[in-house]
Amino acid sequence: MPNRALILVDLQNDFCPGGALAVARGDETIEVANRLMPHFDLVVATQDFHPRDHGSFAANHPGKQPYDVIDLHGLPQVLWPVHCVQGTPGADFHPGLVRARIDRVFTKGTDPTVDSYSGFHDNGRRKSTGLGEWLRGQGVDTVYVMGLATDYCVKFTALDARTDGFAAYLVEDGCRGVELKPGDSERAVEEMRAAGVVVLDAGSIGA
Ligand code: VGL
Ligand code: ZN
Repeated sequence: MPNRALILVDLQNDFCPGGALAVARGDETIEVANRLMPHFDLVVATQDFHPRDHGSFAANHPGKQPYDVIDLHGLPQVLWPVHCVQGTPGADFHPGLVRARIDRVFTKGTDPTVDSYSGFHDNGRRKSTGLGEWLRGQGVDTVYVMGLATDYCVKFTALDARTDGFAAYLVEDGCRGVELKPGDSERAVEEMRAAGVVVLDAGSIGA
């Protein structure tokens, strides 16, 4: 049984240049993912997958602008441009990503009432995506995390991995951040480190 898995976070068109919530140089993560995948027996991908009426979209809150912060059913919520809507090209994985090497995809953000940055649980930790249970069932105790975006979905995925008892590595050169505030990505990496996430680059695992 494999004890290591690679988690590719949200390598989707809307987070790449030209997308609705484009992360600067987000597309540079794709070749890192493609290089890494052959080094893992198990590869999973998370997919941000919102219904059009999702509560994280500024457009669904009259008078609000993207990047305003509201209270969404009891949780602070950054409002985003409409992105990764189910069934739209923006929600698709980047066309350069070698899909055939991905063993399973876990969608998140499907409940309109709550956002889900982590690939494991929604932001209120009310529901699991099934990722953690599935990894355990496959004999995985160690995860390597990379993708988009460093300061949101990558960060919360790596932190939840630790909370749920996995050893966790961050492949830093395979990540890019939103950087609503300059330095957000660097601070996110420090938070992950403080939670016991080991930070490395793809080259140090042979990729
Ligand atoms: C993400 C903001 C909203 C991410 C997803 O993948 O980091 N960020 N939805
Ligand atoms: Zn989203």
